[in-house]
Amino acid sequence: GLSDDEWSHVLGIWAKVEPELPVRGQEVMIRLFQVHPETQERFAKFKNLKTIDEMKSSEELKKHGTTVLTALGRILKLKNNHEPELKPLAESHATTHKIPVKYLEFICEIIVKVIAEKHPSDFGADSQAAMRKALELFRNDMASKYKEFGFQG
Ligand code: HE5
Repeated sequence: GLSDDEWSHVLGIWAKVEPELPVRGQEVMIRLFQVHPETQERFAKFKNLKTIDEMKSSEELKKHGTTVLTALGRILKLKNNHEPELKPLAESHATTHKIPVKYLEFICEIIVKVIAEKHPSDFGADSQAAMRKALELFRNDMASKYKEFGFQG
């Protein structure tokens, strides 16, 4: 797990990101689709968006980015006690959406990069390391829940 100090780094930077979740969510989704185009194929609603301009114009994509980051923020705020919040997310991603753990890794890495670009002075090496650790915990727990739901991930 993370120490109290690590959690305070994680939640401190998250508090700065929170007021801008829609725009950061949009940036994360667009970057995910650009860097890992195979992830875009998983979205019936978004796979036909071809250019960055089309992606930027999609209110639905922005809304989904907000949904994703909101869900992640709720989990981070629960620190080590995220199981009740994580379980339904793991269930839908394992059984309905069938999202490999690798894709969770992709999006987590992009989230760290986007925050680092937008908040360089508030997201130093210690905060980045703490955030990476928190996201790793998230992914590991998603992966073990995936297995409980019979998805190898
Ligand atoms: O599962 C849900 O609620 C429990 C439905 C809404 C939702 C989806 C759907 C939420 C809250 C999340 N995702 C959250 C989330 C947090 C992690 C970091 N997701 Zn999610 N997703 C949904 C991720 C990571 C992640 C990576 C990838 C490639 N996710 C996806 C894909 C994905 C898909 C295909 C869907 C369902 C389609 C959809 O809602 O399209 C608008």
